[in-house]
Amino acid sequence: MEKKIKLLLLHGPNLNMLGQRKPEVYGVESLKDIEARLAAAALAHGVELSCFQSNSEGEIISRIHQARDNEDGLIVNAGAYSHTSLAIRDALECCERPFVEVHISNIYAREPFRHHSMISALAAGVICGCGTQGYLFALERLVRILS
Ligand code: CA2
Repeated sequence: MEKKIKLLLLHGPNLNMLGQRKPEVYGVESLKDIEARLAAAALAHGVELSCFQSNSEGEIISRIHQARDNEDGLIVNAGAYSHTSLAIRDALECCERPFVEVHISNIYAREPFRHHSMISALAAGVICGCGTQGYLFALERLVRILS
């Protein structure tokens, strides 16, 4: 029997507030809704999915370190840390696992300070502006890469 693919869905700061404010930018789904929908899609693909959200840069980095031993790939929405965190970039490099970067909104249609991501150059793919459907695209892409 083939080994099950294990993926981590990782969310950064303020994304625990999804569905509570700014529906015109981020939609109406809560983080729990997104995680449940992705877990159902993962199950349909025979993938094991773990979910993690933190508002703390250090906790995010520690979870990325754990992914090196526990997961085969990552779906990462690092929130505002995408634009600022060299430390998260370095953690993803140390992790040596393919990851797809997801942004719910189109960061290029927003303020200039959102146009650059510290982690995009390391990503196996980058999806933005597709709303929460972007997470499904990322899952499908990682399944293809890892199969
Ligand atoms: O579009 C995305 O997914 C972002 O990663 C979301 C981040 C933002 O800093 C990035 O530039 C793009 C912000 C998440 C904040 O989430 C909120 C949710 C509800 C209400 C207010 C903020």
